[in-house]
Amino acid sequence: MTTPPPKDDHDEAGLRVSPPPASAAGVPGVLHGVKAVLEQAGVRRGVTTLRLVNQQRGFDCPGCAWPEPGKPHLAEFCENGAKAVAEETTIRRVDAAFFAAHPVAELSERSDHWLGQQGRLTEPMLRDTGDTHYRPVSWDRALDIIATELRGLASPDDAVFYTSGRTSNEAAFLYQLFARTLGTNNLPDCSNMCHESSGAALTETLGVGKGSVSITDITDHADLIVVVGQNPGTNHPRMLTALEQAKRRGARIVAINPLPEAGLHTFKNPQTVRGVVGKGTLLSDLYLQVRLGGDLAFFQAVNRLLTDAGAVDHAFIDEFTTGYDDAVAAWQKIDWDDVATATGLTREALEAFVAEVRQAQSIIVCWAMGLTQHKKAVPTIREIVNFLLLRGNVGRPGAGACPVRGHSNVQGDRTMGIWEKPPAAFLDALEAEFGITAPRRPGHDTVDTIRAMRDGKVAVFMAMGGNFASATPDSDLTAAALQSVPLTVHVSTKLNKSHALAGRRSIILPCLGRTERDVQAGGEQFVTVEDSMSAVHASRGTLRPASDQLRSEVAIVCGLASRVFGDDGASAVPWGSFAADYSAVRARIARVVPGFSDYEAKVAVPGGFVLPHPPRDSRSFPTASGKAQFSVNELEVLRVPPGRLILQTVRSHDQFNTTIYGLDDRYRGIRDGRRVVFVNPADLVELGIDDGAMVDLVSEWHDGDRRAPSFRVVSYPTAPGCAAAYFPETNVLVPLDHTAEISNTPASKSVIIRLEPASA
Ligand SMILES: Nc1nc2c(c(=O)[nH]1)N[C@H]1C(S)=C(S)[C@@H](COP(=O)(O)OP(=O)(O)OC[C@H]3O[C@@H](n4cnc5c(=O)[nH]c(N)nc54)[C@H](O)[C@@H]3O)O[C@H]1N2
Ligand SMILES: Nc1nc2c(c(=O)[nH]1)N[C@H]1C(S)=C(S)[C@@H](COP(=O)(O)OP(=O)(O)OC[C@H]3O[C@@H](n4cnc5c(=O)[nH]c(N)nc54)[C@H](O)[C@@H]3O)O[C@H]1N2
Ligand SMILES: [Mo]
Repeated sequence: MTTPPPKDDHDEAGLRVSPPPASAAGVPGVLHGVKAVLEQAGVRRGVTTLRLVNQQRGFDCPGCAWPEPGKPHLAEFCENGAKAVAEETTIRRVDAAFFAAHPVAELSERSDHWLGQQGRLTEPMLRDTGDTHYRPVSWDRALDIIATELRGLASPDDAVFYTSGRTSNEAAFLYQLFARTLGTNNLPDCSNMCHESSGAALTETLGVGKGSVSITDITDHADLIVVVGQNPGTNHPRMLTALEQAKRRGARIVAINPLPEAGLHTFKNPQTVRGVVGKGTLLSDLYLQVRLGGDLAFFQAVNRLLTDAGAVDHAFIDEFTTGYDDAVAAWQKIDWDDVATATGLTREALEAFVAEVRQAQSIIVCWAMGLTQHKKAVPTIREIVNFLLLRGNVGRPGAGACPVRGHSNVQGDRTMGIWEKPPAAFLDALEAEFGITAPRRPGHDTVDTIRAMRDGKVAVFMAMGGNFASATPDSDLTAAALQSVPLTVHVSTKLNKSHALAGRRSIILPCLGRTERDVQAGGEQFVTVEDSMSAVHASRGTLRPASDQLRSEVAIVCGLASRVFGDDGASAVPWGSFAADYSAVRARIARVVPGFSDYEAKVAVPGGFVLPHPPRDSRSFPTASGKAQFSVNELEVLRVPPGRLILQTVRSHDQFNTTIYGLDDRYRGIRDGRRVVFVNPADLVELGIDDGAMVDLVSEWHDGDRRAPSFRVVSYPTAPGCAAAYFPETNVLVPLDHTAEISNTPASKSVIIRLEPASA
């Protein structure tokens, strides 16, 4: 039943384009997902695994961070969750023989799709300076090499410790403790490229950098749910189930997006009879096709119209907020021509939205990368907070801010201290608990890490998961920077581009995934994770590990730390005991991280517990002023030179970030290829380019052009002037310095490009 990995890299000759489907999911969705698991894992392993996804006794889906409902459905996973599971439970293996057969130079030419399809990593590998191939290395020797390098650093700040968002709370806590015991805050993470802008805006305005709603606020209470800059049909499919529930009890939904994404229109819930045989549920009541980067102007205009109409909650504003008068004064200065240019929307469209708002007692705004990856991302999200505050939509049922997180534990990792700019109180608590001296200098975030590598200032780069080389901007520059680092270390489950574009000396440490049984000296272990709505719960793997040489992330960190600092007796931190029994780690988390008291008891309860969130729980706002903060945000209209387009880089339906499951994007009508660029038909006419033509994408920046060759043009109903193409292929176009103000997140949703006839 299982199929072997592909021999050759895919060529795009078979690419087919058809009109996008009218609805999302339904039975085909689930079948696609289940097929993926059975092909890679086989029937028995596959079925056992799927039965345990997101169940209270099973493991947390390694896909997205959307929360589980209180009583999970018997099949509480989605097509894309099933594909994420298939990637991990595959029976294909990347072993020593594989590395002997494939020189690193060859691997670096392969696509992330091909690399990922080869299977699970099985044993530690080392490519020594000057070697052409990776060779097996023992765990002891691999950890000794890393420890020796770390002990010999001129400064602890010459080391960088990256984290992707799948790492458990326990591993994340120990990893940051290790970095800080060493003496550095160089803890960049995928969040720097993801919801950093949300965290920055929410911390400043509400006092907590996380979402302020729970799942029942969506399913049971909200009157209006605004989904802006997010494609849940692909990236958070289980969110559609929640939206459908809301819809069935009469909630209204507005979608704001340059692309008419399939999931936002009609949803066929495969877990209901209606969704299997019926027409499905029409989700959006109103669709606003905003121009890329137009949301700041949009919400400013809406806020102006609401204040003009007096449709605001003065009692809430007086009691709980500050800065209202300044914000009103700023809205009075709005230039309506700028609003029209920035948003691409008519006055009638704005009024239609305002009418929805005025009818709604309680409103939730959900968003994801469509807002966070723009130059003005932070001001845009602050403006959305203004919008919520105007009508008291924070801290009551059915109302609030809902940044929908990406990786399944990206929020938990940050809670555990994976952060290059840790709050002083967190460091104080670490010092008190462990008797270490925590570094106070801010560390490098992801973009600054690349700059430091480029400038020869990084001696050791370690990655706890992720695919740094492919996920980050300016691919050519980043690859050269990474390859210049003396030692890189990747703790990974699957082969990816970062292993091929690694440092002068490079180590791969293969680790257990979420689905696998984790047995340590103290017996079988479980880990804990936090979802997008601050709910923390246990996750237990049950499958036999892909290889008996795999180690858990916790064991890897503790093994390395023992070598650098000495074991239990010698070091202030009992690394050995932590590795043996993760409850010892949770006991320390309970004492260091606010909200985690009684951690062990609380995660023993099925479903776990929800972390405190003062704005949500009691309308108290731990900001500088002690109040929720209105803000004044300066508008900058994105003006594009003639003949140019704004390019956003998005996910297809068949990928998880840089993990490419397959080559289809069913909901956008693409089959068997990824090198496509979606362009509005009117733009094609104006540019004199035919639908189906082959072009190079050329991005323009003050230091010169960047080129991504050979894309097929697809005429598509995206907003005029706004093109779209998939990452990671297009990361080569995103200039390293093109980042969001304040958050420093790569602005990968607004890259100015021109289309040139294909050069190859
Ligand atoms: N299957 C699957 N699930 C995933 C992932 C995956 O790759 N695959 N990735 C995970 C991760 S890490 C994350 S962060 C999330 C990402 O989830 P999303 O943010 O949904 O992912 P993107 O594909 O980046 O889609 C961005 C959406 O915003 C819209 N958009 C872009 N620019 C603008 C704008 O200026 N204004 C507005 N209003 N809309 C805009 C785009 O048209 C698109 O619909 O998903 C998580 N879940
Ligand atoms: N142009 C452009 N670039 C983007 C984005 C975009 O929208 N446009 N989105 C950005 C966003 S939102 C994000 S979050 C980043 C993602 O950046 P990353 O998190 O760095 O990338 P991923 O592709 O999620 O990482 C996949 C790799 O993680 C490893 N892995 C999987 N599971 C585990 C595990 O359990 N443990 C360990 N140790 N390793 C594991 C596997 O080896 C796999 O190859 O990309 C960003 N890059
Ligand atoms: Mo993300």
